[in-house]
Amino acid sequence: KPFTEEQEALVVKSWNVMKKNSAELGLKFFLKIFEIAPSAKKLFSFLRDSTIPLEQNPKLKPHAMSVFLMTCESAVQLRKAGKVTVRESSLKKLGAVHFKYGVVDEHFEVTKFALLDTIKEAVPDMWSPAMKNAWGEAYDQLVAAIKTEMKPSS
Ligand code: HEM
Ligand code: ISQ
Repeated sequence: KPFTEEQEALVVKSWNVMKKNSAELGLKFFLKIFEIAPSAKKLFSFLRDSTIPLEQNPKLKPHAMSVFLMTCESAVQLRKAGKVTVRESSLKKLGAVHFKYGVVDEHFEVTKFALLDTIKEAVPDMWSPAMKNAWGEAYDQLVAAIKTEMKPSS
């Protein structure tokens, strides 16, 4: 079924509110993932090789925000084009990086749960089943696109 203008609007409007608070949001998002899947922490080189506390790590926020931003962009593309259109070169890179760092299906599921939970807490007044569905669909389609490129880079 097509991704509607209403679904796109739900994603974009909540992201526009959330991005003003991106530092706190990014930390919460990471903490939720590691709460459910503590072993996932070892996947991230900038956490694994670091002695500074998680909440002070400068790489954390930009990394977490890229997941939100790309999922939001995925919603826009789904509505416009009916599919996720990350530039082919960057999709290849994304697939290769996630393959190389050992990301598996369960990680994508945990991250989806953490993403939706973070949004729910960030915009409680806007949150609805329709909003959950819109973000979930945009995320699923983006992950599907990344997974098609999850193979060793040549
Ligand atoms: C790296 C996005 C899902 C773990 C990255 C990068 C981006 C990104 C943009 C940086 C790539 C680069 O270096 O050029 C996304 C998006 C996701 C997603 C959009 C889902 C829609 C996941 C999941 C995990 C994960 C589920 C595992 C829990 C990692 C790791 C790296 C990475 C370990 C490498 C970090 C490092 O440099 O040490 N991701 N990611 N990603 N991602 Fe994801
Ligand atoms: C997945 N890939 C890169 C960065 C991330 C930050 C937070 C949660 C998931 C992520």
